[in-house]
Amino acid sequence: QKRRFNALIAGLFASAALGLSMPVSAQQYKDEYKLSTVLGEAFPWGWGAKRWADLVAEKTEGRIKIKVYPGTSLVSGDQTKEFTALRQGIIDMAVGSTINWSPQVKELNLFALPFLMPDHKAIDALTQGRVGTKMFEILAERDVVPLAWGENGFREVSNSKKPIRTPEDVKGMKMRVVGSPLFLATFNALGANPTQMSWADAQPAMATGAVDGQENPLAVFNAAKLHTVGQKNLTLWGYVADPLIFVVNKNVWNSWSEADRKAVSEAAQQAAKEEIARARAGISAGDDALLKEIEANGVAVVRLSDAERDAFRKATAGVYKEWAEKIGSDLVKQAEEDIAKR
Ligand code: X2X
Repeated sequence: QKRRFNALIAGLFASAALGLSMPVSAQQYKDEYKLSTVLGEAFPWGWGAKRWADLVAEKTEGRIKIKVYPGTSLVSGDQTKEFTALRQGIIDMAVGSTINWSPQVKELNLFALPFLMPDHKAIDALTQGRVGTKMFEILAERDVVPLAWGENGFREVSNSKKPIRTPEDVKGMKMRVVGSPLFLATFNALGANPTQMSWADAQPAMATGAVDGQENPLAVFNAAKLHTVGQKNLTLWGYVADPLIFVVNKNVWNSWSEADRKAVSEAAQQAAKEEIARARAGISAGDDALLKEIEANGVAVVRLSDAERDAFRKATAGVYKEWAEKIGSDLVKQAEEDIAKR
């Protein structure tokens, strides 16, 4: 008897909750939705955002129109404020890097643990496995609807001074780093002199010599023509990689019909898949066209042996340990397990 009554009450609450989540008046679509990215269409990242926008327009027959705002211009270029603006509804949608959102979502620092992910398969093991699912659950609790994983890529280190082969070589170098304090910790552990700044500030800082070096994926290095701002030494150390996440602000999402949500979600998955293929093109042994192009621009590329890479791993092991605890030991353990059996 009592059980039945409880079930009835629960049912009433459930339908009331459902009713409340629907606006009383007809759902209002905006004329245009603002999509934030850091990089523009010349980069896989910005290309992926534009592709998502185009696919959405096509699949919703123009009901949802999206404008892409590169350079995180909706937050005056301060990419570490993007996530907060997205939650607040200043930004409707985004294709964002885990690095830039990690100041607000500490679990996203996982991808920046030095030397956690040895190759692309390892990234996939995380994003496409239980770790990725867990992160999407965490994001879903923060007023955004995550739809797909894309990729910025493995971040290789460059500088204007000399070839980097050993941690000793990095000592004293002025390095531009981004986003989370974890990057400061890693470069401090190597004895470098890191400073945090936005991507917009980074390029002039390299041009004037205010900083000696930086770290970014090869596709970014090449499309941004970093060889023209003095970056003549590039070391392939693959210490971290940043995935991208395709998301929609929750209120915006809730304002759309079921069919349109499905269209936006499918469009994100397709665009993300194509974007990842671009982010990975030309940078591996079988397909190194992009690397060749970088070398042809006069950049000296250092390829580390396993032993040389290991020296960097050892030098940053303390940072890994300290940050694994901040991120959450269980999540890091899952990540390590899933990478081991990839
Ligand atoms: O600022 C960077 O280095 C960039 C473009 O890679 C990110 O937004 C993480």
